[in-house]
Amino acid sequence: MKTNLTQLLGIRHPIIQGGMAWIAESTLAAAVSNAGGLGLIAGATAPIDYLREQIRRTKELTDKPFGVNIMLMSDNAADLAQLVIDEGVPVVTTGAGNPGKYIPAWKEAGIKVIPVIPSVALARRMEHAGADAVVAEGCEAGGHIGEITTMCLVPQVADAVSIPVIAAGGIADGRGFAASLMLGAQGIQVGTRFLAAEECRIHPNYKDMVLQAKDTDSAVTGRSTGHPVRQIKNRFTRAILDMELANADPAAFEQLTVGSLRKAVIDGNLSDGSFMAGQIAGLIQNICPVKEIIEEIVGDAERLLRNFEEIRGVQIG
Ligand code: TUI
Repeated sequence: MKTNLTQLLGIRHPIIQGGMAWIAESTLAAAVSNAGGLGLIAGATAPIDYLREQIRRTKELTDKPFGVNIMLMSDNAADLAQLVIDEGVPVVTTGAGNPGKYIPAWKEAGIKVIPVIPSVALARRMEHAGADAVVAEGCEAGGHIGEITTMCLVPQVADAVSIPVIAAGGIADGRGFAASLMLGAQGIQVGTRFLAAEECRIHPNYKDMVLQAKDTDSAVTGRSTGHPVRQIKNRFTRAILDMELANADPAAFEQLTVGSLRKAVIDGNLSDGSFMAGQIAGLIQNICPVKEIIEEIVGDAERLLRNFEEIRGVQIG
């Protein structure tokens, strides 16, 4: 399947991987790029030396395009923004803020810039600032989220900008991919589905949390601080939500959230970890290689789009 996005990025399938903080590293990113999508390494709050090593390792593992996600709430975002230029990273996605001030330097360096945005207003601003595409991420997604659902956000963003739109939030199979194209997207970003990839090097307890999650098993903490984060419900999310109800000091639990992601990803701490995942976790039933995930999503979407009437029993006209 070719779209404006496959052309823009020089990739085979219009699927990009979410830049999942603490999770998206060289092994996963290279597997996604080698399978024909766009693999992403998370900058998150990582030290600059760690990210440099991850970029170099990814280049050893794949000769295909890949990207780095810059998390703009990070204290060292400016240093990481310069690192991607110095290391010749071909694509940058951004999250959790407005990357406007970095875009001129990235464009000057020939980097393709794809901000993740939660609203039409920010999509418009990013197009004016020179972005090559935007990821329109609905609040079904895991991690830091906006307020609008994917179903409502994607068509409104698609109408508002002329650069390619990548749909994100709640997409994990061929139906979600085909639906995204119908909404006006030129591609999809997939995060949660890749948590259950063989190449995803998170603690096995994290993968189990995803496999066991039902549709209603995620909770959004941090709404009261203006930094809402979706995670799978556990003792940690209940404690944070109780603190929020009791109007505790917002700075206290924001600090808690960042530390807890490490507890989930590295330690597999089921009670105190922050197991970020989207609402689509309930759909995910098996662990398999990245290549199978991508080929199944693309194959199912192509079959649906080609033979929709027959497969869905719908008669048009
Ligand atoms: O960034 C994400 N998802 C993330 S980042 C992350 S790391 C983290 N850990 C603890 C607390 C907070 C973050 C985990 N998951 N997705 C992309 C995304 N960007 N969603 C929403 C936004 C966003 C929000 C506001 C983008 C821009 C924005 O702009 C506000 C402004 O400055 O105009």
